[in-house]
Parts: sequence; structure tokens; C-alpha cells
Amino acid sequence: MKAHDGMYIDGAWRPADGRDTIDVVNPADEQVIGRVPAGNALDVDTAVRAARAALPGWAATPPAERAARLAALRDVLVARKDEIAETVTAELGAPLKLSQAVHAAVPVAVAGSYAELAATYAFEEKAGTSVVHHEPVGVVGAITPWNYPLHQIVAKVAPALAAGCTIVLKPAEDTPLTAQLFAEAVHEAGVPAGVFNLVTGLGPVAGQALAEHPGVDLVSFTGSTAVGRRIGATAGAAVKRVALELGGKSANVILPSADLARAVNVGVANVMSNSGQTCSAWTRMLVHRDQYDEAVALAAEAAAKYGDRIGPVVNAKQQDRVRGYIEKGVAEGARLVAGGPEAPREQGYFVSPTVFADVTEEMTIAQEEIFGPVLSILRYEDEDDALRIANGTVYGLAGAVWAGDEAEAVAFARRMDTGQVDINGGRFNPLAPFGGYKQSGVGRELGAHGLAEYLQTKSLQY
Ligand code: TXE
Repeated sequence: MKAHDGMYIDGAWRPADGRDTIDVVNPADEQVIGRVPAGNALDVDTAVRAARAALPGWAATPPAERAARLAALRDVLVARKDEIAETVTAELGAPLKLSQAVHAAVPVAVAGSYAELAATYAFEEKAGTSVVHHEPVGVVGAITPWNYPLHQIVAKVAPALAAGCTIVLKPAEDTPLTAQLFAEAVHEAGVPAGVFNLVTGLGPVAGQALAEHPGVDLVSFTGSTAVGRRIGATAGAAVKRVALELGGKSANVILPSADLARAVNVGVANVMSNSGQTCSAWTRMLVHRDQYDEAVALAAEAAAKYGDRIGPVVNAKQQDRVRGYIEKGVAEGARLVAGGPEAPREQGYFVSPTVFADVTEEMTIAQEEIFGPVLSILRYEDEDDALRIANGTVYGLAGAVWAGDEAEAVAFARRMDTGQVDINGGRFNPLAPFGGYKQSGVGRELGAHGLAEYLQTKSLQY
């Protein structure tokens, strides 16, 4: 795989300060496929200075021109989609079809949506006798995870560019090659030097230096709750803006009037896709007690079909973690109906598609984010019980409701403490705000709400 041995700073690839490097490993066969520099605090500082220097020019660039650069970026992502899909497959292990249909395609839709929003957003509006200006927050420090390597980057960089902010990106150490490809795409799209900068490196070194840098005005982080908490505390102490997109434990509520087979099949696919490494995955399926046994049988059958169709999880640590959760589920008395803790292959970080029945609310597998292909099926007595269980975790990122009648599903969804609910299946919409209630995070990504995260408000009084 192609890998740059420098950082993309101020419009060019420059040598890193230190000599440390990171090996990029293909999780499907454990082979090293590339090597990138591990940036340190000095690299971060150089990148932040470049972003600061570029800020006045980019902030003053008319929105129509910023929109044109975003449209050009979308076009480059389209032109290079095969290369992107191959790179994501190589460093994340996702099956190529998934990389093409999701990992390479979704960022095109998101970049396209921000090309349009940059051109149409009301950066100025009237409020009585005043005029309200929405101005860029400034320099953004973006820290992204590996689970959707390109989407997570574009979901931060595209709205930041649309808003007129400049950016330093620190991508996940597991998937830096996709980030390097993205930097090439930004360059090709004609985004001016210094507006977007990339520092590859380790979280506790480069990530932390970026989060703590006084020249960063807003930290936008997606990742674990533990790291998010620290970043939130650091930002709070410095009184700087922060956006956090953290974990989830979303409920898939199947009401008795729903098409049970469809709801179960789509629900299983939702959890197994991307090997369960999706923060919004519907990892808890809630089924009425009268339909419970049928749903469990359907889910076990559906999961068995995924045996060879899902990729590995991203690394050995995640594999251990997910298998540890499966062992805990068994130890706490849940009933395995598909999969299990044994690794299905000798090579690669694979985990079997796993389904647990007889899961009760207080079990660890019903409360904590597993981030692997593991579904927990819980039983409810009536709608109020279903709601109590659905809302009974510290998270509130996403969810789903299925019912024969759409209005019935919507009525239930309105009572859920969560940031996004799919009604009878739902579909991806790049304009719909995405983000968490409760400990799933702070702020929203995507659409106009995602753009507003990167703006600050000034009112001119007449
Ligand atoms: O996350 P980390 P990990 C959850 C999921 C997963 C768990 C652990 O449950 O099992 O987190 O994954 C950077 N200062 N999610 O260990 O460490 C790091 O380099 C600044 C949910 O991979 O949070 C990477 O770029 N940055 C999730 C990013 O943070 C730091 C997606 C995420 O890594 C840092 C991924 C520090 N001290 C994991 N330490 C989602 N919400 O989609 C690490 N980083």
C-alpha cells in the first residue's frame, strides 16, 4: 500500500520531527502493509501554526468559493473511489463490497451535502433590529477513530471547511493510510495551503498534544467514552469549544404489530455489518415476550449466514475485548444461540457473529458497548417496559422502532432518550443530524446542525 513518510502540513508533505513510526497492519491476515510517521507535539505545533496562519484568508473566502472547493473534493472522492475502497479494506479488513458501498460512498454524499450547504447556509440573518453573523470558530483539532476511517474524517472536515474553519486532523493510528489519501484529495481539490493539515500519530502523544494545544479553538473528537471524557475535561478547563461523539448501546424495539421477520433480519444485519464496529449499531434487540422464541430462532438463523461475510475486527486488542465480553455474557447467564468466544480462524482478528438470548437488563452485555458482532436479545412485557429498558443505559446515540403502523412507531420513538431513531428500517440521510443524548456525546454531526458546530455567533446591534 502507498504510504507517505511525512505529514501533510501547509500544503505539502513534510518530514516529521521524530523518527518514530507506526506499522499499519491488515487485520484480515496480520501482515504489515505500510508504515507512517508517528507525530509528536512539535509536529502538532507546526500543523496548528499553519492552520492559524491560513485562518484569516479561508474565513474571509466567500462561501460560494468554499462550496466550490467542497464540490471539487467530492469529485476527487468519486474519481478515486476504488483506491479508497481498497485502502479501507487493507487497513480495516472490511470486505471490499462494504468498502465500496459504504466506506467509499458515504463520504461522497457527505462532502456533496456540505458543498450545497456552504452555498446556501444563512451565515447572516436578522433578529429584530440586529443582524446576526455566524462566523467560523477558528482552528479545529479533529481526532477520529478507525471504524469508518474516511466517513469519520469527512463528517468533521467537510462542515469545518464549509464554515470557514481551518483544521488539523489526527486520525486513528490503525487507519492512517485512508487519512493520507484524503489529504491528497484535499490537495487535488485546490483547498489552499494550511487550511487542512494532517498529523499521523498515537492518541496519547499526537492526539493529546492536539487536544491540549492553546492554538486550537475547537476540539472535535469521535472515539471511546474514556478518552472523550478526558478531552471534554481538558477543553472545559481551557474554556474552549468541544464536540464529542462517543459510544452507544442502541435499542432496536420491535413492537408486536411489526413485521417480525423483517425487523429481526434487518436488525441482525445492522449489528453484524462492519463487524459490529458501528457506534450507532442496534446492539440490543427488544422483543415482546409472546414473540420472543420466534425472534430468537430467526436471529440465530440470520446470524449463521454472516459467518463468512463479515471481516475481522480492527486489531488484536479489540478482538480480545470483544471475546472477553462474549465470555462475560456466558458467565452472567445469557444463552448463546449463535457464535461464541472462540476465534473462528487462526489468522486475522476474526470474531464469530454472535447472538445472545435471555439477556436481562443488568447484564454487562446489555449495558456496555462491545463494538463487535454481538447481539443481545431482551424480552419485554408491554410498551412501558420496552421503553424503560430502551432508555435504561448511560448511552443515547441511536435506535430503531418497528411497528405495523408508522404513527405507532413514531409515538414510541418520541419517548426514547436518544439522538436518532430509524422508523421501520430507516435509511442513511447525510442531512440528518447525528449525535448523542446522555453519555453518547455533546454536539451533532452532519447536515446544517453539523455545520453550526463549527460556527460562533456575533450580533451587530443597530
Ligand atoms: O478508542 P480511542 P479505541 C469505542 C469502542 C471501542 C473503544 C476503544 O467501544 O471498543 O472505543 O477503541 C485517539 N488524547 N469507540 O481504543 O482510544 C486515538 O488515537 C487524544 C467508539 O480505538 O478513543 C484515535 O484517533 N486522543 C467509537 C481516537 O482517539 C486520543 C469509535 C479514538 O481512539 C487519546 C472508536 C488521548 N489521550 C471507538 N487516546 C465511535 N464513537 O464511533 C486515544 N486518542
